[in-house]
Amino acid sequence: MTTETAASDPEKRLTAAHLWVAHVALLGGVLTGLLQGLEHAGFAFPASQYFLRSYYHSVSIHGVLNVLVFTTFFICGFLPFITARGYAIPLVSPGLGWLTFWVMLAGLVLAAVPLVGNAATVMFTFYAPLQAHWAFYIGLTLVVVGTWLVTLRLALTHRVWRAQHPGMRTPLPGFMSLVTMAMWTLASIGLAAEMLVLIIPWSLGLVRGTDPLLARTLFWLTGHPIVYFWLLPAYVSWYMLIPRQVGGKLFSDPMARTAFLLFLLLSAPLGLHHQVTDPGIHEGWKLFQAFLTFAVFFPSLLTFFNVVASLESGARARGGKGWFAWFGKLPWGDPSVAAQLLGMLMFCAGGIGGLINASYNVNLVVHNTAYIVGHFHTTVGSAVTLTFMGISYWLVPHLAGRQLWSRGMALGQAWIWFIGMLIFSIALHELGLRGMPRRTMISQAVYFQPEWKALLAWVGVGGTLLFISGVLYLLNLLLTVTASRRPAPAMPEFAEPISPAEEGPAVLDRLRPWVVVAVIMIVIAYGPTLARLIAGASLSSPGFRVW
Ligand code: HAS
Ligand code: CU
Repeated sequence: MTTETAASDPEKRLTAAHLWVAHVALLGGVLTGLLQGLEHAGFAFPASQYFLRSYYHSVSIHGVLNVLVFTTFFICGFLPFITARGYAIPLVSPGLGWLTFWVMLAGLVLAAVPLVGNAATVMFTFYAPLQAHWAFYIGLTLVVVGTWLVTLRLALTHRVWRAQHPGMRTPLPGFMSLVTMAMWTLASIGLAAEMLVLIIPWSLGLVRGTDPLLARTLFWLTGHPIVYFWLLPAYVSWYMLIPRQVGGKLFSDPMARTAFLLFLLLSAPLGLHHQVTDPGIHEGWKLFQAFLTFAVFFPSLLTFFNVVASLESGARARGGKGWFAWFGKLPWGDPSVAAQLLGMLMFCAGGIGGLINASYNVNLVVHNTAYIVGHFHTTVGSAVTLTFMGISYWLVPHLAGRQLWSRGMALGQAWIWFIGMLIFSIALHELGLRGMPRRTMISQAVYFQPEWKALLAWVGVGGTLLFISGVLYLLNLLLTVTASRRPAPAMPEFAEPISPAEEGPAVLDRLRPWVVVAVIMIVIAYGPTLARLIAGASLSSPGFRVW
């Protein structure tokens, strides 16, 4: 399915450019994370008028760099690369690819200036009526527009491939990449509406006020599916590359397609699970979306089953035995594999935590507490991040044409991240259950509870380990592209399926009908609520700058 020449050199350069931006962002992300972890452990936060003005300035930079910039740039480099390999044809229009990159980078710079200058200390969720400088919003909107152009490029390439291969099933890597981008593009319409209609005119002073509830609702229409925009590229690696990297086969291609199509249908119509405590939205719709949240659990269960079966095929081929003991026979010495296996293990905990969040009334216990911070560090901060790290361990050497600087350091890095995250997230989950709020400079809180203290020390320990791991990771990549002298080994091949696409119905290889159903689902889940909020909207809240 792959050839070494499939991704031409310009495509490699384009992917490399995205990865550079992603990793510079990650550096800022782990640095601010360290300071925040230490603040929780009782060290004074090193605020200064030159750089980090406050704890909240730091948290805003941390969130934006890690979950908006690192993820988005990594994904927009990785998925087109995978698509070109999967179809074994070059992507259409390298010019469009570069235009996209520059649009995204320009948006990033525009947003970064107020962010770094403490004029956008509004957290990565930028809830109104907190009001940032307009450049922050316009910049982020440009980044989103860039992602739409990635979708366009993948869709055009898909069309070319289809014309050349009538009647054939779409190769799975290209199909998954396109479904991921289609899902995201559809879901990002909420954010686009929030920005263009409400927030940008308001931040420019063109309208006097805004409607915070409407803004939040539009935000979460996109803000929930964005987590699957981060997750699905990791799933691409788990389905398409890891089975082969462990010496096995993908258990079922049709089941993998089904999972991705279910994400297309079910990712967007459930953002209200982030607004269970918001007044002004009818409980019936919140409950309805809580049920849909349990439904989107299902494609992750399919993934669990499919990926475990694939891993097992590899482990047994390597002599693995027993019901569980085979797990030890996986190639744990390969850092690319180990990082991703550890990410999967962490996701088992993170996914279960997600179900707890989603359980309507239990949400009242955990909402806005440190528990949620624990949850998303096991999901996006572990399943996704460890997987992207594992991917980088073959992708960066491949792009640079140089062998990874140190496999030992890479292995150690992955384990330090895993152990650091275990400590960090267990402590945060427990702190949340003991009532500690999130997004708070906790050492300064007047309601500080003595019983939090011992656990907070562990947050500092975990945060420090994560920082060390992050630095080792970035250093290894930097040394790979600058100092490594040996040529890179070939990149991993795609996994062959045991049960091929042809065993599933042809409808699993279609996109358009599913997009139509996805739109209908969004209209059903959000239509009445949005119609009511829009009809009753009052653009009356002024912007606040509380920092
Ligand atoms: Fe979540 C809040 C519910 C998944 C990220 N989530 C957040 C926030 C973030 C986030 C960032 O319902 C905070 C936003 C903010 O700032 O306010 N989440 C869920 C549910 C899932 C879920 C039901 N979340 C994710 C993923 C994320 C992510 C994925 C990022 C990538 N989440 C919520 C809810 C809230 C929330 C509420 C709001 C809380 C509040 O009140 O604010 C599900 O999709 C999870 C399903 C996953 C699984 C795991 C399956 C395991 C697999 C691994 C395979 C393992 C293998 C190896 C193969 C069921 C696929 C194992 C091998 C062996 C042999 C064992
Ligand atoms: Cu969510």
